[in-house]
Amino acid sequence: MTEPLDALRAPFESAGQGHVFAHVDRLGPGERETFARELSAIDLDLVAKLGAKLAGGAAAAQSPSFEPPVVVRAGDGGEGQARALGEELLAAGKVGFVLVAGGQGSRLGFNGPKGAFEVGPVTSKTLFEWHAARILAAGARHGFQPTWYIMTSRANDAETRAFFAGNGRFGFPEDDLFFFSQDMLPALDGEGRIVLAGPGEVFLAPDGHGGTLAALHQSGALEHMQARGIEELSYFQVDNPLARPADPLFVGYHCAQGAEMSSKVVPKRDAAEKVGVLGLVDGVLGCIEYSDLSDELREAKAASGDLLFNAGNIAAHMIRRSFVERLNQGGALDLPWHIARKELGAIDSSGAPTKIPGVKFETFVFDALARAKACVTMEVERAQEFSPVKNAEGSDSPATCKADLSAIGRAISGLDDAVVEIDPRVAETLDEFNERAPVVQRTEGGALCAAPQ
Ligand code: UD2
Repeated sequence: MTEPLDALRAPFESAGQGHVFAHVDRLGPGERETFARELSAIDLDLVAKLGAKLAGGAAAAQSPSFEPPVVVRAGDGGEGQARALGEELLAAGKVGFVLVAGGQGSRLGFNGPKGAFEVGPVTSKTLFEWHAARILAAGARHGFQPTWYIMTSRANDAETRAFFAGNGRFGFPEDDLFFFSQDMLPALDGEGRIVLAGPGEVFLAPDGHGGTLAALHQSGALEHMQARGIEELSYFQVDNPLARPADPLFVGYHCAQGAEMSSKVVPKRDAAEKVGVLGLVDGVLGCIEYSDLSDELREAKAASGDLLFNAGNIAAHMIRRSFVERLNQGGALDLPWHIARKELGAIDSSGAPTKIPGVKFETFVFDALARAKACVTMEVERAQEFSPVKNAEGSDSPATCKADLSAIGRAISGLDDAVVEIDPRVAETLDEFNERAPVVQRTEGGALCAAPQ
């Protein structure tokens, strides 16, 4: 009988990827089976398309026009009505929560799912726990039972699930958590050849957060939402514990304007800040990633002296479920592929470990904005909603994030301790704090208002 691995030789060889079999002689039977499974999951047509994109280099520089987007804020006309609509939709359970946690957190240098990283200013509360607390707090405030969809990648799925299980699912009933995994793609070398991470292992990398939109479909999450009457998805990133996924005003503006995909932005800290910028690309709303923004556009100033392109993407979106369904109609979702050049841990032709310059391919969720029938861009306050943990030190690090959480804790409680941590289930506003009059515990690390057990 032909071994599964042998049966794969012909298609890989004719796709110019026969080198992946170079070291299979040294694999044991179990390893051969695992490798065969890995290879058979690879879409060789897509690999060929990506290789061709690589060979083609950057598309001819035909610069599109770029203009600042129309932005709404709290205080704009219609705020009261929008907020009331958002509250109504939340209370009716029409909003589901989608956390993207499939990334690798390599810049932070943390080994494990990024959500397991501790960011409590006083306690060891992890990113996952902050998000869980905010969603549960919203459920209690608006009177609904939240459902939380968590996207992992194959590289961290088992660990993420185990982390939730080992921590009492942070108070979520098992039925209200839905884990799903995004796709992984092979990394390529400069010649478009699949990179081997080991003699029987392809170098696979997550397909970018744009992969969320396909994974929601493939995993059955969209059907699960439909069965629960969830019509709108609140999408947010694992690295930002200030994210407010159940924001009635944002839900309300998005729905009142019949938008299919909406985004929160903050004014950029400075021209160099590494956030994408929302704007009209040839008249259509989109987001230009920081690495793709020309120096000229990055530094351009408005008449006010502020940055002209100042709508910094904080990666918090409202997305209509029917829009994601439409994007998935007719097979593969066709978002543009972005190229990330990285040094990769690989093996050389003798099978010895080495580092090579390689390429990972990703799609970005914000590229779906261009396909949406209507979009709302809402500006929010950075201090209230955006303090991601990206780097081990310096800006956007654990230290800055803890300081920002503490500043929010001080504002909510009116306490003037240097370090204050308030669980979102205890209070998220000064009014709630005063009304609930929680016990303040003073510990060595600072003042703490913990969640009720
Ligand atoms: C992202 C945005 C940037 C800005 C910033 C805000 C991109 C390309 N850039 O920058 O415009 O909005 O965030 O914080 O998005 N993730 C997955 N699967 C993947 C890749 C990423 O789930 O394959 C998740 C990851 O777990 C994290 C989020 O997406 O929650 C952001 O990923 P990142 O750290 O690669 O994005 P970053 O900081 O370059």
